[in-house]
Amino acid sequence: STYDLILRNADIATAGDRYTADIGVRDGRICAIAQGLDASAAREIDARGRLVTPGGVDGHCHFDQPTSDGSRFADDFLSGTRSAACGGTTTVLPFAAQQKGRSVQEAVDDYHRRAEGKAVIDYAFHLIVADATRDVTQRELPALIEKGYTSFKIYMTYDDLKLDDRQIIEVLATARRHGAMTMIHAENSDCIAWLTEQLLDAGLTAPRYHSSSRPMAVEREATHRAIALAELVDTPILIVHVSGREAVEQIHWARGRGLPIHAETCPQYLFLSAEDLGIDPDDPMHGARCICSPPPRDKANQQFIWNGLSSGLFTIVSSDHAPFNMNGSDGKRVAGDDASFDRIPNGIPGVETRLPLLMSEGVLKGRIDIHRFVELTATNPARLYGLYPRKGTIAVGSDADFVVWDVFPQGQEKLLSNDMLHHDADYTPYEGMRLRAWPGLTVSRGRVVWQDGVFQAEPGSGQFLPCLRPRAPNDGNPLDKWL
Ligand code: DUC
Ligand code: ZN
Ligand code: ZN
Ligand code: ZN
Repeated sequence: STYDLILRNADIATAGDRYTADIGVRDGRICAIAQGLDASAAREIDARGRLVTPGGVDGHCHFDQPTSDGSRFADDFLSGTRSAACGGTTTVLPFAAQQKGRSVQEAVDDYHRRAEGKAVIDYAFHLIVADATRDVTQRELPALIEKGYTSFKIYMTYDDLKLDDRQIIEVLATARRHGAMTMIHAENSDCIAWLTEQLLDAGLTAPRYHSSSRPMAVEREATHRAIALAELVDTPILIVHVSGREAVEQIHWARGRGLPIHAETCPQYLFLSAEDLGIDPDDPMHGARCICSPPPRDKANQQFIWNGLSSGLFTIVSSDHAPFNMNGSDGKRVAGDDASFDRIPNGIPGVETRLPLLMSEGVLKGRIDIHRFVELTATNPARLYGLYPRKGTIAVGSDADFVVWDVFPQGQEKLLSNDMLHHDADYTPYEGMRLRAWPGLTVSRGRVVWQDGVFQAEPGSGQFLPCLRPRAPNDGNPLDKWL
């Protein structure tokens, strides 16, 4: 037969189009898109009447990342990518994190070992630059960009990761010169340290004070500073995990000045609030399940994030999947059952629920349209990180990565529970939410990896993706802008 797989009568939605057609797949790629494709295939699947979107690209997730506090991420590259696939994601971009005093290359080698033989969908790496020495910015990063590591993440907070402003500038200058993308975690580290000390001195140690230690002003100031540094160096950046109104306003302001500032948000800022960190009388640690940074805000802030999704302010929606178990001694309880908020690992699981929640609460409730959904969750992350058009769309020549959706009628929603999920985390912060949609079928590079509730893929069948440069290198003088 001419094709390995034909998906018939698909109601295809991409960032720009909507039409019904058959998709012919050979050797992991889309070879034909036609109405009434006159060919046979080893396997045919009828998708009549069902919505089909590009496989999700999760531009921000953490798998198997070493920690410094004795805790352990609940997901490695097998359980993490399995969970992604069952939730309709076919490409992930986790991090290879440099340690201070070590080279970036060591981190790259280490993470390849962690992913190989395990990942079940395709993956690329962002480089966390934690030690921006001259050797790193002048030699290592340019060489790594050549090899397909074309995005960096840098932190303005966390003692073992943070860079000072001068170091941030050096990384941005390297990104500019070589055409890479820089993601910035924008929170003011000194403000957090001072507030944390004040809270602990006052005996305010419960999980909910995590959000008091990182108020919106802390994120607003750092967002503004990141924008100013990017403007100074004259290069695009992406502000990651934007949590609420005041950071949104900074980005809106920057865009109005014509600055190329991209922004990411995550489901936790749409569906969780600071109240979720509140005290459960039976379990003081309960709130730890929703501790992440920046912290979830309130309902009014959630609405600002929704507005930013529909208006075009946000470029991408990622999960920031960073799973720690609630039970056991190597997760959220690593510092004990009554640990103060500052000793609880930061992060929540979400790689599997990202697309279904945004489809249910966004598209099916009319807050964003289907094209914007595809753009935010697949096309834009692929573009931003140099994977488009191989990833992020349904087109002839692209990888055969797509999702066929099950949509449940109103009144027949499914209740989300952790038993349905395929990560190794022992909870989901979204337990009990009503789902209007879930992927019925996920195809990754032509392989059916998830169908009607059954996951099937060989560990290690995912491939490493070297990324192209997101844009042209610019070796002009950034000073030109200021003279
Ligand atoms: N915040 C981060 O910056 N990274 C991982 C998880 C989190 O909450
Ligand atoms: Zn971050
Ligand atoms: Zn994060
Ligand atoms: Zn993160």
